[in-house]
This record gives sequence, structure tokens and C-alpha cells, in this order.
Amino acid sequence: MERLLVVRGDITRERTDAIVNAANCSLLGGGGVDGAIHRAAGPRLLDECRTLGGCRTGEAKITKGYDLAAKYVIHTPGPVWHGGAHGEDALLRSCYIESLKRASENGCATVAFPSISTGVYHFPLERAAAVAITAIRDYLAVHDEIEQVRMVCFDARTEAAYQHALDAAEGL
Ligand code: AR6
Repeated sequence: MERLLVVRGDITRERTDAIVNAANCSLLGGGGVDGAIHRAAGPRLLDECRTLGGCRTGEAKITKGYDLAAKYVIHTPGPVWHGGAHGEDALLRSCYIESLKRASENGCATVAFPSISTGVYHFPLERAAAVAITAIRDYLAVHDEIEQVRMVCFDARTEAAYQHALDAAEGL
């Protein structure tokens, strides 16, 4: 089984043990993939999120998945793009690493990620894809307990960027 895959789809339909939410620091929902996950999980997800006290950018907190097929949702606020000189790359890498740590701690063998920060937060897509793929590969190299990570891309342009980053990393 490939341990890191790029696929096209709707992350709310994923049957992985955990799906990751590109959240904001309030953890109280929003638009984009965050809104879609809250709609699909049902109102109990927001009830649990209200107990968490928010989350800092680059960190990650886990909840149950409620009406989703996934057992857990891992919520991580990505960085807002401010030109690239404000720690955006390190914060984005931290989102992937911290989310995978929550997955490992909670016995998740399979995890699905959306393209964190490349929507409303305007992180440049190709740069985000390189950061994401590198972070996930680095984590998988030292964490056997994670069997598969799926990068779930909502549109063709996003899928192409992540597939290109994955191909480039495999060529190393
Ligand atoms: N499945 C997979 N990917 C999706 C889905 C879906 N169902 N829906 C959208 N995407 P964004 P951000 C893609 O804006 O940039 C929210 O309001 C989308 O096409 O959702 O991290 C939060 O509350 C894009 O490629 O997240 C925050 O306030 C990617 O998900 C803010 O947006 C990320 O786009 C976070 O902004």
C-alpha cells in the first residue's frame, strides 16, 4: 500500500480513521472545508469544539467525528499568507506534523488532509504543496504506526500541485 497518496475528492466522504480540518483559531467553524466538515459531522461537533478553548496557528486539537465516517476530526488552524517572511512555511509544516502527532496518539492508522491554508488564507499553492508533502514524508519516515496518509484535493489545480510535489519528492 502506498503510504502517501494524492487523490481528488471531498474530504467529508473519506473513510480514514481521522480527517484533518483546515480550521481557524476559534475552532467554532467557518467556510470552505471547515464549513463542509461541520455540516457533515452534525451539531455535536461544534458542541465539542466549544469546550476546547480555541487553538493556536500551527497547533492541532482532536475531536470525535460524530456523523462522519471518520472516527476523529483533527482541527488545525493554518497560517494566513502575509508574503512569506512571517514564519508561514514553518507554521504550515507544524500544522501537518502536529496533526499527525494527534493521529498517532489516538491510534489512527489512516489520515486524510485537505490543502491547508491555500483557500481563504491565500498561501501560494505550489509552495504549500511542497511544505505539506515534505512534512508528511518526514513524519512517516519515523512513525510506522501511520499506515496511510491521503491528501484529498477538491479541484484539479490543487490535485496537480500536490501530485507534482509528491513526484518531485519521490525523485530525490
Ligand atoms: N474537501 C476537500 N477540500 C476542500 C473541501 C472539501 N469538502 N472544501 C474546500 N476544500 P479553505 P484555508 C479545499 O479556504 O485556506 C475557513 O473559513 C479548498 O478548495 O477551506 O486554510 C476556516 O474557518 C482549498 O483547496 O481553508 C478558516 O477561517 C482547501 O480546501 C479559513 O477558512 C483549503 O481552503 C481557513 O482557510
